[in-house]
Amino acid sequence: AAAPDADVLRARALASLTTARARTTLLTTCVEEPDLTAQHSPLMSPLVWDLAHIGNQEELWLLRAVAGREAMRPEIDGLYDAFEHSRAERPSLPLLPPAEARRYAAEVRDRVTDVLESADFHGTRLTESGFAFGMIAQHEQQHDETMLITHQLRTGPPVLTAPDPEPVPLFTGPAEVLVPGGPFTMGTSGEPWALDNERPAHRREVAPFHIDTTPVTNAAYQAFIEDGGYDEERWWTSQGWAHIRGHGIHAPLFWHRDGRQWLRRRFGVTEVVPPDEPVLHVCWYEADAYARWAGRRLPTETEWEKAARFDPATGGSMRYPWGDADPAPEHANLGQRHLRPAPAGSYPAGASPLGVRQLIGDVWEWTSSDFLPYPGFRAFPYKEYSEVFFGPDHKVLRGGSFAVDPVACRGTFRNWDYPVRRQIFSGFRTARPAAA
Ligand code: AVJ
Ligand code: FE
Repeated sequence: AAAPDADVLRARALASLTTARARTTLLTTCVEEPDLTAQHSPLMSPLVWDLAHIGNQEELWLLRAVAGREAMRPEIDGLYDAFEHSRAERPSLPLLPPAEARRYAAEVRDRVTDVLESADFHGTRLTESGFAFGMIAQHEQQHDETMLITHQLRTGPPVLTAPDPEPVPLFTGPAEVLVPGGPFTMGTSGEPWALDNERPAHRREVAPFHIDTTPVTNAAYQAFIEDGGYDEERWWTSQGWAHIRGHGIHAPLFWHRDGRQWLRRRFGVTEVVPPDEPVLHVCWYEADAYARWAGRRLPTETEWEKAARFDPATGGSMRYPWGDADPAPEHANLGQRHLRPAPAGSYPAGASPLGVRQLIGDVWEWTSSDFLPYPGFRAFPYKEYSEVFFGPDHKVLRGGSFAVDPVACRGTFRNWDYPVRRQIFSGFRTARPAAA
């Protein structure tokens, strides 16, 4: 396909930034001021920090780096540098109050709209195909997911609502899919808005394996709980066992037992845990223990991506499980259209050619892999996006959740977190090796 011309890139950049801002605005106006400046969990920033940080990153990259403008408020840079202060200490900083934070982010956006009018999309690597604009739209959407996590941690009456996903008949197709062995192209060199850690495309050999057709459901996870999964050391890594014992963990985050049934709190509403929905809010240790209990294991990151992108008809890799088309509502549960995962077996139109479902959207899926650079990786445009996080401390999650916007979700997109984290919208599916 011919490269899109400047007007198409400009429209795409503006639409992505505008969509992100609409979500940011909703997430920061649906509660009163005290809820914007409060810390709802030591794991999270106050919402008003995310808001001004979104504006500050946009100013740094689009006004200063791309357009060469002077800093608007150099004195606030340190406050909104994620590496200068931990999330726990942010509420005690002299942050911009909500009205000022809003005005600052809006002023930055006004100026960015001007910059976009005359932007050159082929001048530098930073602006090539609108990369910097795409990076900043993704950054804002990533913080919109972070802010939704803060909303989930917040206690009090509900302030966010969304329609539930379409109900579907109980999924009765095959429980797992065989992915053939052989070479596979992982990562990308051509996707214009792919971030540095997704690059470059490279070949990997993969042994044949079976992977779950859908994410693991609450019903399946409850069977692990009822079978005493949290009381049997043999299913857990030594670190996982120490962690769940030390913290008294015996179910996913936000779950509690009421007599014989499990309830969970979800954006201020308590409900019976829906059996056919993918399990949510489990840490890597829980996902790993469940997989062993089931006689299986977590997929590696390479296996996950092969399941999501391999096209057996051509031997090549596609952008998404369903092909190269951008995500549409019939493909996947993305973009906070719904505030929960869709039942297992939803979105047949989003299945991979081999028949694996819901790889994109619904829940982030833990993989067995550490977050490491691909061969030929180069940090771009800044080391603090991914390079400083490479190593054995972080596990990779793939596929995106219901809270991720399509602009920040691809077959190649990589997320990462500590193995103890479970306030994130995390679930998993399992795999097993196939006979060669
Ligand atoms: C890629 C989701 C791990 O939220 O820490 C936001 C994204 N980087 N601002 C994070 C990010 C800088 C990042 N994750
Ligand atoms: Fe950030």
